[in-house]
Amino acid sequence: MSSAASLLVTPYDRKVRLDSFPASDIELAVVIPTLNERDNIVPLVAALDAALANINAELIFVDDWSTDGTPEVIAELARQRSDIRLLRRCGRRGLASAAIEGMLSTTAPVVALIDADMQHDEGILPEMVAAVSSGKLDVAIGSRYHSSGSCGTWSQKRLKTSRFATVLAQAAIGSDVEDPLSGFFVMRQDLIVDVAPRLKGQGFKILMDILSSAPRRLRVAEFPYVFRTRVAGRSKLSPGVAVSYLRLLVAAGLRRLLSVRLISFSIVGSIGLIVNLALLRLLLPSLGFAAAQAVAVAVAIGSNFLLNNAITYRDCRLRGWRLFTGALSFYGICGMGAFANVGVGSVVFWSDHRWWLAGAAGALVGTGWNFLVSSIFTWRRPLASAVS
Ligand SMILES: Nc1nc2c(ncn2[C@@H]2O[C@H](COP(=O)(O)OP(=O)(O)OP(=O)(O)O)[C@@H](O)[C@H]2O)c(=O)[nH]1
Ligand SMILES: [Mg+2]
Repeated sequence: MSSAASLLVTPYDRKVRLDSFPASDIELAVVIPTLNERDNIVPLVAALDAALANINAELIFVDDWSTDGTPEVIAELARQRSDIRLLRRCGRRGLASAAIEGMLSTTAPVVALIDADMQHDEGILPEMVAAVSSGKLDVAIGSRYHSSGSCGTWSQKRLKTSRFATVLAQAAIGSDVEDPLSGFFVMRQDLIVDVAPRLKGQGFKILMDILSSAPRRLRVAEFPYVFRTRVAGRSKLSPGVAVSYLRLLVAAGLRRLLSVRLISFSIVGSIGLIVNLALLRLLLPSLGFAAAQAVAVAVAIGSNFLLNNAITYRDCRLRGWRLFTGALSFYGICGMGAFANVGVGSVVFWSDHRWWLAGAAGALVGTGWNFLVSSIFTWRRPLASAVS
């Protein structure tokens, strides 16, 4: 650090040399959200101590006003050890937001998130931390579905539900991470500072939120572990958690909707409009309005199809016979889109009488329909990856 950069001017006009403070040598902050986990705290701290014997780590418990004595046990430990901290949140609930606040409350270069109930295998933390600290990865994910990982003693029903939720998550965020719903991961702390303002912070699924909100494609890898059975305390999963998850799914899906593909589709649509108007003008004197407009629309839809096939969907471009059937389906879909456009526009016009509002509403619905339905049926993109 240069001597100029190491000077801090205090509000009292006293210059303080920053390098006169001892540097923090904390390498890792382990964030542990807790809600009524009293009997798990001491065994968890012992297990983390053993696993992290060679890492300079601090433990940050984020408790949402547990009523079973959890914060009291943590506070007792924190009084004895400076590497244990307790963040008490009053009047608020939520695993995801607790995790975010815990991760933001530290300046350690690397953060880990782990449940308090000992279901995650802290034994793989050193390997995950090493991968992130070395700069090889942005996020190291403890994974139940990767390689030798498993859900342990889960019932078939819970396994199937979790698998289904996982597939939905992968589709919504367009990721091939095998366990995007994992609550056990390690990441660079500056990454959480970057993405925090974009996070929904709702429910349990913080990793999915981070993966779908990151400003760039993250370097991630999965580290298998076997999910353990809870010994003490009770699960906090509830129907409310499922509803929050659905909300997050929709938000992540919509975020992807407003993606590069939609922008490209819209630009192609605008070019189509120019083609349509230019042809109409050209053919109007010889064919009359109805015939000229019919030809112009048909050509514009055809050119839109070819441009979208070449640009918007270049990664799944249709060729040969499929180019022909794709064009047919695109004509059909755009025909229905035009119908929806006129229908919605008319309804808005009858009730509001502002022609521009009616026109815009119709165009919005028509374009949305064309984009979504042609993505799925013409270019055969699954709903989420349709918009990647
Ligand atoms: N701070 C905070 N922690 C929570 C909240 N809900 C759950 N937790 C903690 O988050 C972790 C995971 O919760 P669990 O209920 O075990 O959820 P799970 O592991 O997905 O589900 P099970 O397999 O049924 O245990 C535990 O450490 C909980 O104490 C909350 O609202 N606030
Ligand atoms: Mg649990």
